[in-house]
Amino acid sequence: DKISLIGVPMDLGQSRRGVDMGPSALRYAGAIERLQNLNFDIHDLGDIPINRPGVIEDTDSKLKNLEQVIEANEILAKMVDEEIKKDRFPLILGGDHSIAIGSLAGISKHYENLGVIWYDAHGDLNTSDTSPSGNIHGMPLAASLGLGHERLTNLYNYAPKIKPENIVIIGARSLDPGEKDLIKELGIKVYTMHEIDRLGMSKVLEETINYFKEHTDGVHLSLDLDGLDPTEAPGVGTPVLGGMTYRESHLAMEMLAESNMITSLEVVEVNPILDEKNKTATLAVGLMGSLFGEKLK
Ligand code: DIR
Ligand code: MN
Ligand code: MN
Ligand code: MN
Repeated sequence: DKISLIGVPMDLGQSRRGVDMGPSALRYAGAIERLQNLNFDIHDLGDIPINRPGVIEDTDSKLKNLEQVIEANEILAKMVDEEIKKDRFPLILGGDHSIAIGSLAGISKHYENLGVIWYDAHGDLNTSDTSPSGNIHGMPLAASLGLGHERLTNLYNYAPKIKPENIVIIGARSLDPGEKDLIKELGIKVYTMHEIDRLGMSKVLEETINYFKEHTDGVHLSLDLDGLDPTEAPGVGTPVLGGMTYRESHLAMEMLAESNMITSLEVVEVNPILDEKNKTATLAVGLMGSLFGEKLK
């Protein structure tokens, strides 16, 4: 199997510097070697250049660093699109979660019904109107649904990228009021920590996999490391207590590996500056190992 790795050192979608070092941290933790050991043919396409603004806006403007975020996402969308055309699996290493706008833009045009698993403490369903922060990393799922600022929704010149019924959010425990409204209004499937506690991760994944089997022709996994508990993944910009454990997360990845349904992956929000000895990137690389079938070989 063939994988194309694309690094996106983006930190302008949120306000804590350092997440731009995510791709380096993940490479240092052995991302490429881990997958090569599983006999994948990996092409590392390097990192996308991010245009640094002279002054990183610290205002409460509605969409912080909009131009730089759009510029990088346009490049990412095109690269991802090209790799899928070559029949290669896109593996995107962030960077903050604003890069999902570009990933999904490049991926979704290849599918009728792209499924999306959003593994995250957050819903990332804010728009410029509902966002409490103005940080674009809190908006990519809404933007991909066609909601919010036109420059984000129409990135790569089509909209929407995904349908509400093709989304499953796993691990949510910090949702803003506008996000909760949207989840209700659109009937988006969400497994909050409450449901994960009650059902167990095994059941959650079983339901998710069965659901996608009926509805989708490809599934993108968007893996935000803050979905895990901060005791296990401290190197993230917006940690939220009470997250998914190491074992729950490996089980989820292993079950997805068995299902053979994941067609693209992005790993985001790893911030080595906030980390303890690259623990979070190391954890992320382990999860990649499980997702790509370590247990099955
Ligand atoms: C918050 C935080 N909901 C926002 N979002 C985060 O700024 O919109 N997403 N951290 O990963
Ligand atoms: Mn090759
Ligand atoms: Mn996120
Ligand atoms: Mn998050």
